[in-house]
Amino acid sequence: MSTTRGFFRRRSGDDERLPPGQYLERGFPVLSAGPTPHTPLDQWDLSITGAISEERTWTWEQFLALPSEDFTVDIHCVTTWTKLDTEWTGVSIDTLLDGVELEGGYLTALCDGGYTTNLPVEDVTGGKAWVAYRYDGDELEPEHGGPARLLVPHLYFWKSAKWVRRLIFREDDEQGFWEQLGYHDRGDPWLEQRYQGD
Ligand SMILES: Nc1nc2c(c(=O)[nH]1)N[C@H]1C(S)=C(S)[C@@H](COP(=O)(O)O)O[C@H]1N2
Ligand SMILES: [Mo]
Repeated sequence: MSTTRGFFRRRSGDDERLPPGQYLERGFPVLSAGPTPHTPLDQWDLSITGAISEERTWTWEQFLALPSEDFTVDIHCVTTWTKLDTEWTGVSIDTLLDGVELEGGYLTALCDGGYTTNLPVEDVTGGKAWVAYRYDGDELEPEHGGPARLLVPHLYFWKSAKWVRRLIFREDDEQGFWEQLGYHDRGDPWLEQRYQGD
């Protein structure tokens, strides 16, 4: 079998992992709608609030003591880059919701700095989403959402809210920052749900 130099740049199968309209990115671009917040860890906490049977808050220490998972996922930004096999450590949303009854089908992720994004509950439960605090073997850098960010890799990356502090559960879907500006309420990259109406 003959091969070319270019053949080695991609492993076979990578193309099938690219959603429509996406290209393969090797770097890790930073996309932030505002300045990077630097909340001291002793002032940081994470809460689940709203339409749930019991609101909960974790300090940084309590959050780190929760059972965590290492996971490797592909991420897809709506600006058309896709990065394969990114390695993270985080706490599954299922773990945060363990023993809590949900009273609504949607949530808003609220971040330091005020960024918000909306999601259906089904997209963050069942092992599909985490609050991640380590990336590629290191603490998550502030530019990429440290100390902790939401990671919902099966949806466009704007749903993966950096510097997340609160998950607000709701009965009705309420649009977040990019969604109010015309981006899709769900954002499935395989269905190319970039804008409202896609
Ligand atoms: N708090 C917050 N989270 C955010 C954003 C933001 O501006 N603020 N940008 C979103 C967008 S559009 C993308 S593509 C990813 C970028 O994450 P990165 O900078 O780690 O690549 O974060 C998402 N989460
Ligand atoms: Mo994005």
